[in-house]
Amino acid sequence: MNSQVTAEDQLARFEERVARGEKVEPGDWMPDEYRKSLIRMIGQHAHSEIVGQLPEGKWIPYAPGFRRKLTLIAKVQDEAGHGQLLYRAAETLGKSREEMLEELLAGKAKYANVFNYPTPSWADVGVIGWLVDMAAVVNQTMLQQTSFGPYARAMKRICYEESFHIKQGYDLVATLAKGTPEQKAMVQGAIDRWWYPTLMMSGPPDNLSAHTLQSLKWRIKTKTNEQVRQEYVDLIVPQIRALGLTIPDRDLKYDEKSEHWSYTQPDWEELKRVVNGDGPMNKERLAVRRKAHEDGRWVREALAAKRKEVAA
Ligand code: FAQ
Repeated sequence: MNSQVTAEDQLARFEERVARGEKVEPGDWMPDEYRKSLIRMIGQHAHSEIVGQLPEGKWIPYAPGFRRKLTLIAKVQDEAGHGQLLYRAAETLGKSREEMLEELLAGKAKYANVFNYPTPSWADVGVIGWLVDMAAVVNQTMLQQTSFGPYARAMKRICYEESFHIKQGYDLVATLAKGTPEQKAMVQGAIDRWWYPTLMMSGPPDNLSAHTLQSLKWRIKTKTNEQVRQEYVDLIVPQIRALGLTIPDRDLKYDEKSEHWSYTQPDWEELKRVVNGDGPMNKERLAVRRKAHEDGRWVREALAAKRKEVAA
């Protein structure tokens, strides 16, 4: 009886702390569901950064010119660094990086839907850097306020770098939009293909979102998926139009009263399919990750042997 009261007290104290805006640190008491939800979310986020290197990374050998190539290499390396940082943050909650990677390679873990689409043209690099990173930054700016300290701190560093990625993406898109008719058509094609997948990045609508209510209560998230998506739409629509490019949504319009752009919802069944392994590129993405993991096995084994030698 007493121990039950204690558990309730602990939960009440935890919820009061979180409601006051205090950060929860790894050694603090936290409900099991809070821990699980954060491991789930941070792990998926880390996987997204790691798999997210592949669609743009494919273009490194073909980048037109030295400066574009250097910038793209740096961006892709940044994403790898974000993955490392996030796996570390998730590890503080008690799940090892090895376990998380095993789940990813076994096809049991989710990662952002957008990375399961192909990148057939150079313009995709610009559109990913601009639109995908913009949608990511809007969400991650919200996550800087998350109640879990290590995640909030990781978000500050990551947002700083992703904001620079947006600039390189914009610069590439703007260059193509002002270029030859072929270049303009190429970049318009990329916007047409990426519009709906980037809308899906913020997650399903609130009435279909399994985790939002509990996450808001514990301040894991501080905005709903729809609030985040609306912020992204309001930011990006005027910028795309200012470049003379169009958005593949005939019903897109600015609502003077709400001061927001209203837009056509993406196909939420498509999101479900893609995040559950049945998108256009899921199999290829995982095959490349598995090969990279195998290729790196000798490094992990050498490090483990050295660690054993030092400890002996
Ligand atoms: N993709 O109940 P909710 C980046 C899953 S970083 C895949 O609404 P929640 C940088 C969701 O996990 C991009 N899965 O879930 C970069 C859940 O599955 P579960 C990644 C999705 O957690 C740029 C189920 O559906 N960012 O791009 C998606 O409250 C360029 C039900 O959904 C993050 O991960 C989706 N779009 O809200 C890198 C940020 N949407 O676990 C390289 C952290 C939903 O029940 C190149 N995560 N799901 O099996 C979040 O903010 C949240 O987890 C959401 C989903 C907003 C993704």
